[in-house]
Amino acid sequence: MFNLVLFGPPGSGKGTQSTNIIEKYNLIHVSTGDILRQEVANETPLGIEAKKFMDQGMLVPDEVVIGMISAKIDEHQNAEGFIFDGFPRTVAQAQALDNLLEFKNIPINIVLSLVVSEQELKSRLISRGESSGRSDDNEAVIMKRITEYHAKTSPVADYYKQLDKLVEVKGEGSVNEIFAALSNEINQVQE
Ligand code: B4P
Repeated sequence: MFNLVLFGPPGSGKGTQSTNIIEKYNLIHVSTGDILRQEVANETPLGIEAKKFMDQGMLVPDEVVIGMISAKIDEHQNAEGFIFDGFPRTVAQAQALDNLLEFKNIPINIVLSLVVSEQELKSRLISRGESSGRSDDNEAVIMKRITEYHAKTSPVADYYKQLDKLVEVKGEGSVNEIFAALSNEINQVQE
C-alpha cells in the first residue's frame, strides 16, 4: 500500500495535481475540500455547518474533518493506496491521521509540499473565482484563507519534517512540469 499527503497553501495546485497522480499511481483520492463542497451542495447538516466556515475563508473544525476521513478510508478497504489532498491542515489533524493509520496499519510514505509564492496564489485564486462560482474565491476571503494557512496549516510542514517525510517541490511552472517533479519524488520512494 502506498499513501501520500499532498500539502500546500490554498491555490497551490493540490486538486490539479491530484487528478494526474491518482490516474498514474492508481490511488484513492481523498480531498477534504471536495467532500465538504459536496456536503454543502447537498445541504446536509454537516454541509450547512461547514459552509459558515468556508464562506469566511476559515478552516472547518477538526472533529468534523477527521470523522469524514475515517469514513472515507473505511469505504475503500481494498485500496492500493490513498492520496490525501488538503488534509491534514492542522497539527491536530496530522496527529489524528497518524492515530487512524496506525490503527489500520497503513503508514504515510511521503508528504509532497507544493511551494508557490503568495502573489501567484492570489492571482490563481482570483482568476479561478471568475469561473468557478466558489464562494471562497473572492479577494477578501482569499486573504483570510492565506492568513489561516500561515497560522494553522504551515506548522503541519514542520510536523512532517521532524518525521523526515516532507519533500518540497516547486509548484510554479506548467502543470506538466510540476507533475513530472512530483512523479520523480514518488518514484524514488516507491523503488
Ligand atoms: P481546498 O479545496 O482543499 O483548497 P484549494 O484552495 O482549492 O487549493 P488547491 O491547492 O486544491 O487549488 P487548485 O488545484 O484548485 O479547500 C477549500 C476550503 O475547504 C478551505 O478554505 C477550508 O474552509 C475547507 N477545508 C478543506 N479541507 C479542510 C481541512 N482538512 N480542515 C479544515 N477545513 C478544510 O488550484 C487553484 C487554481 O490554480 C485553479 O484554478 C488551477 O487551475 C490553477 N492552477 C493549478 N496549477 C497551476 C499552475 N501550475 N499554473 C497556473 N495555474 C494553476
